[in-house]
Amino acid sequence: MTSFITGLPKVELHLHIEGSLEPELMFALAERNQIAIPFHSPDEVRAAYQFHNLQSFLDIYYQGANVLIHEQDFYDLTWAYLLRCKADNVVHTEIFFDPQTHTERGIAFDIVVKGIHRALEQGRETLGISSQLIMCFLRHLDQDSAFATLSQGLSHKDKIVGVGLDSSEQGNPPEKFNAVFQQALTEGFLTVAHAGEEGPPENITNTLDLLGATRVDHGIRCVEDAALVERLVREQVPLTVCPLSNLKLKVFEDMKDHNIVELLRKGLRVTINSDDPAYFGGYMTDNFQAVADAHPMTQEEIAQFTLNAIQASFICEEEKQRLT
Ligand code: ES4
Ligand code: ZN
Repeated sequence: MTSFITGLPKVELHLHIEGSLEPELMFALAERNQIAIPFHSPDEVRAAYQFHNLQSFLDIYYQGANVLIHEQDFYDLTWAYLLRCKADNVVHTEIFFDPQTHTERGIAFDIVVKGIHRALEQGRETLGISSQLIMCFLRHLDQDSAFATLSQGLSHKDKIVGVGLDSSEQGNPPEKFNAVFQQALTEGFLTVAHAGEEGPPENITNTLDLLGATRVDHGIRCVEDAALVERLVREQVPLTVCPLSNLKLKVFEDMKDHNIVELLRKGLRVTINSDDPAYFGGYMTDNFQAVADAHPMTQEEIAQFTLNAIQASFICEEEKQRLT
């Protein structure tokens, strides 16, 4: 099964580019940019990655992003991720970035987008990997800040396909961002949002009904509401599930307890993704392998994750047909 998984073409739909910052690059950028970090070696950074919930991860994740200053840093970050995509046979990827993580500390929106986009173009040309870019609003900040971020994104509509919502779900429900998502839809952006990761199933329902989301990021707590599960099957709403992330953040104690295969067998459009691979201990192949190790599946079932991801992606219908 290992060689089947390695060889399987993959499509990634849930990846925070800031979460692909490996400790080695964090160290190199800290030195290049003369930024102090509270670690002495990449191994020491890795040893600090022990999380007990989402918030304990986010605290260290935002701190890591402080080493990203120049356009070249964002390019280097994205390029390193694309090389990992190539190694994992990822043929298409839809990447999140968090503009506010950078604009809040004085890094211009344009610098961030330009660096990421230049690497994505290079990846298309030299690695044959297609991609889309999604800007996420930080849900622990207020809606005014999200509106300001949306307006900065308007001059990059040619590079940004959609908007998302991430960071602390507890206490920051989707309805807090109803108005800014309506504005984003009016501007022609597609919308997605994290929901039902740590938060209750109502967040999934409201993400669909109030934010116009075409996909739900995580969504694994849907199982607590049978009527919602029925709806997700009927409407074939994609869930971008991140197995190793859920394990690291203690959403599930053990991969054997993870519900992704149960959801697949119920007919939900579930996909496998890596979320923040540098922090959670694995890229796409590792996530597929971890699920398959804990839950015996047929090759058809494993391949279904890729077929689901193709259908759930933002690529055009002709291209979907070609990939299927
Ligand atoms: C995230 Cl795992 C996760 N959940 C919510 N927001 C995030 N941002 C980066 N990783
Ligand atoms: Zn995420």
